[in-house]
Amino acid sequence: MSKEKILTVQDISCVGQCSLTVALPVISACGIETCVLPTAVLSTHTAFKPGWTFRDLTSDIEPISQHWQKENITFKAIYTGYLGSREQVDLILKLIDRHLEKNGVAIVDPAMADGGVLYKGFPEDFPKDMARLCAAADVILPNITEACLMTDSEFRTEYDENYIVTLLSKLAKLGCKKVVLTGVSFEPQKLGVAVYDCASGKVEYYFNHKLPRMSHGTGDVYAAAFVGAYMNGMSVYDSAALAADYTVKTIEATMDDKDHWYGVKFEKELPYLIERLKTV
Ligand code: PXL
Repeated sequence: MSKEKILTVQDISCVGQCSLTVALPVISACGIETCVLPTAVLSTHTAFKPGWTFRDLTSDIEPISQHWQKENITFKAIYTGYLGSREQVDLILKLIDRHLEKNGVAIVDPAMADGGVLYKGFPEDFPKDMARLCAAADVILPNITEACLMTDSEFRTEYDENYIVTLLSKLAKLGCKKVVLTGVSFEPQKLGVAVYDCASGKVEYYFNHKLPRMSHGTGDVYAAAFVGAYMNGMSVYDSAALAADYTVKTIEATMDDKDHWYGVKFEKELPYLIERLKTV
């Protein structure tokens, strides 16, 4: 895949090291021109104490797209993350139809839940809408919670390989082509991803050592690094593995700072990511 410009569609959390404030620097650092379409503007992400502001930008999406149509603006990839409303799903499907190049890729991170629960602010049946967006994707990047919510599966913290393979095959039935399932762990000291080819049913795993810390925003860091690596021509599996290594580094860079609870210091490890991409 050549290095062309991509579009990422997700919120701006002004403070909190997630969504666009991660995607833009990370993908740009990977040498990829990164255009943005903000879905909402929040004062902070929603893991902060209630009180954050929320400006829904749903009504801006269509006029922005119509202007792009007049300018013949298209993208080699469209990567979506946290959405501002369920109505945005249909608007983004239209956006993919209009602005994704013929051989372009739609990458969907169904960023809406973690730890067995939906993020605050989403209606209970929002996963059904997100599943429709995943159906149109070449690659989806759910965590286990998101995978369960979109497939009506029981969320478990302890499971075997059978559970993961069943989840993957249910996700494949949504209609996407490849799945990168994050947060997979079969042993206490190891955490990783399962990479699934929906057509062949082939599953591959990649594991790192598990760190003794839960961190906010790591899903967004992971997805951004995945997109950056993939757009540099790496395979889905190699991109998934590199993104996992980078995410571990960003958590390690944050571990000694107890006050830094809201995100990870991904900026400090951008040189590592750039160095790894030089080998592609
Ligand atoms: O990191 C995911 C995310 C993105 N955007 C907003 C969030 C969250 C997670 O809580 O609240 C606004």
